[in-house]
Amino acid sequence: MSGAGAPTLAVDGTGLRVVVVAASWHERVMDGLLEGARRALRESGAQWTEVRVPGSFELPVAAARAAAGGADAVVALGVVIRGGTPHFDYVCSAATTGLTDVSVRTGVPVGFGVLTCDDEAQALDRAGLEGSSEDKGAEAAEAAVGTVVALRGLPAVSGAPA
Ligand code: DLZ
Repeated sequence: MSGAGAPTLAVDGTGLRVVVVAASWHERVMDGLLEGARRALRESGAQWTEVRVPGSFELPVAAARAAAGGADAVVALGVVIRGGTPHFDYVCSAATTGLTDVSVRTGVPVGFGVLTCDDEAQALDRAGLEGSSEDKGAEAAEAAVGTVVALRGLPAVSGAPA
């Protein structure tokens, strides 16, 4: 998938409480993703807390807890790098399906900042580091806050999450 065509989002997150849930594998890439998310959240005016989990497989349960605990939005960050076994597919699928489920079930937007890459070079190129061509941590944070703002334009549904 190409990053070309990504929108430029200037979102106002003033007053929002955001939880960043971040996996711990691939430290250098994660440092870049986290810095990008922090910068985007700071610029939006949102307040945030950060929770580290071991791997990307654990992101959905942390996102679910954050949503249940009153977060207005969640930003999920992780890096999964393909190896020689099908484990990659299982971890990617669990993270993707799990995070989607949390957002649809709770109504709390989840920004998807989980890189699924063939090798470390691909991940570094998307991590918002010096020399990277993309900044997926910032994009995920902007998407999460931007979706909270977008949902304000839709009618509230009785019995559904706000
Ligand atoms: C086991 C594993 C492997 C092989 N690779 C990654 C990875 O590239 N990125 C990542 O975030 N996590 C990886 N994990 C760990 C799993 O996400 C999970 O933490 C373990 O299977 C324990 O539940």
